[in-house]
Amino acid sequence: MPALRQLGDVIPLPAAVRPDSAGNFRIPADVSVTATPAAEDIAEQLVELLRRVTGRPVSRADGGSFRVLLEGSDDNGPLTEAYGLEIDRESVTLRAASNQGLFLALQTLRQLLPEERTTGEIILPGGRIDDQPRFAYRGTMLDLARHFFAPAEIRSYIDSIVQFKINHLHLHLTDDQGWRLEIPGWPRLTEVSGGAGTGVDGAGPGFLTAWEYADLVEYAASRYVTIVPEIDMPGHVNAAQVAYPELTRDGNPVGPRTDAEVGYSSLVADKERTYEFVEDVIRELAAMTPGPYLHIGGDEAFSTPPEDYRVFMSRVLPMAGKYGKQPIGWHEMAAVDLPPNAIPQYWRIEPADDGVARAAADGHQVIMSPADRSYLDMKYDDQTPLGLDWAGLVGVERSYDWDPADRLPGVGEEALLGVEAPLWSETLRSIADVQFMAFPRLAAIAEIGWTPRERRNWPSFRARVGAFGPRWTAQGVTFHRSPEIDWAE
Ligand code: TNX
Repeated sequence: MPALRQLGDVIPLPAAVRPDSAGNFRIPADVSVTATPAAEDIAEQLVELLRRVTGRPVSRADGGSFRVLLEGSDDNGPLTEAYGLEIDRESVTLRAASNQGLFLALQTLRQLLPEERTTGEIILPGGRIDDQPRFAYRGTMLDLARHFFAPAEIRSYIDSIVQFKINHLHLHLTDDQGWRLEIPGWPRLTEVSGGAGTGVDGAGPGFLTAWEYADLVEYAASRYVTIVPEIDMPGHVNAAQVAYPELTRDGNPVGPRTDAEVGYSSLVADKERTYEFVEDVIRELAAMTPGPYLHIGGDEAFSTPPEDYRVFMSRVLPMAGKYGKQPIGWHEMAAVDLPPNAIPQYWRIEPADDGVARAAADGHQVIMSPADRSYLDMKYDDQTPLGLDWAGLVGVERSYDWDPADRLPGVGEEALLGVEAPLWSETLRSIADVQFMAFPRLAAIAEIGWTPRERRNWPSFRARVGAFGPRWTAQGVTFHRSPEIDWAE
């Protein structure tokens, strides 16, 4: 029989864990689940989970030993993700003021249960967890432009990340190599730049239709993941210019690019057609996106003169607000005067950044994604067959053992909306490649975003992630068996 799990053997580590070995709960032969009426959906997910693990029928009944309770006020305040999990000899109780909180409680409970069907007795460790996140934004990013991943693959990735309480998925939808989202009124974007031969080395064509995107947004929302769509501009736009030569300075056609160079393409700041295009894209994207954020890129605009960059951003950033959205941009945008609600995302490796510090002092929230800690496309070590190394090698301890509130002078805890781990796909060719680069490092970033700072430490994470290995295996998820970890069999 597998060893009894400890109540705190969960990633991310909960905010408060009080074990009580006198309260261990033996799952009975006749399991039943009770729920308050508004918690039906999570109750059904719990029934499914228990059926899968016990292999036995699970009923819905009053007075069931598993209880899913929606109670208290769901005011959508900062505690909307808070939940409690109580395990005693008689019952297992999930408690929250929102369904999102109950969903997160379920993710915790899942890690305390076996991953696979178990015929022997299953015992849950007694005690009580009271949990809530450190940061509201805990994200990861997939680059669909350098290599497209199909909706089914993205859905499976969402299923993998929600286990770690990741709640935002940023999709990098456009770049020099490809344009991956259908935009009404601009059909050539995807007909031409989503088609055959697009992607790095021409490997990775494809795009999301407007319908597929809507479906994906809905799938993510049902798992409490907000999609953050990115249209990268004014640089990284070669694919748009291939489809519509009117977007180049002289209107002459440009050829498709499948190399991994950056910084050579730019929208034209002093051409009205640019802004007609950008406003159409932002309006359509805002209409398709229920979440609060639109990411407008803004990185590596090396061929946009600084004054043009300023002019462009000053016109484009307010368009997000005009269509009801809050703009996020890579932190280069902090070089210009930002609208009050704009969110810079720090991605570089330098120890300080004046623009981001100034934005924080002006009251802007910041997303922290330093490449030398949080980039999932950096190699783990010099043996890693995939990935890049411009920000250095990023092993698992390196991705865990840092704190976002210490990363940039002038950008402390109060300025942080949260953390994000981007995954660029120049070297990736399959969803298994994505998983290999993401796991276990995304689990580290998830814990940084969720767990109170003073509770985190590497030896504890190292042990818990080692114990998670067989779960990934059972889920069919590829992960890097880093030699930094003692992997359980
Ligand atoms: C820099 S990070 C980029 C991307 C590349 C990435 C590769 C950022 C905002 N821009 O265009 O894909 O490096 O690591």
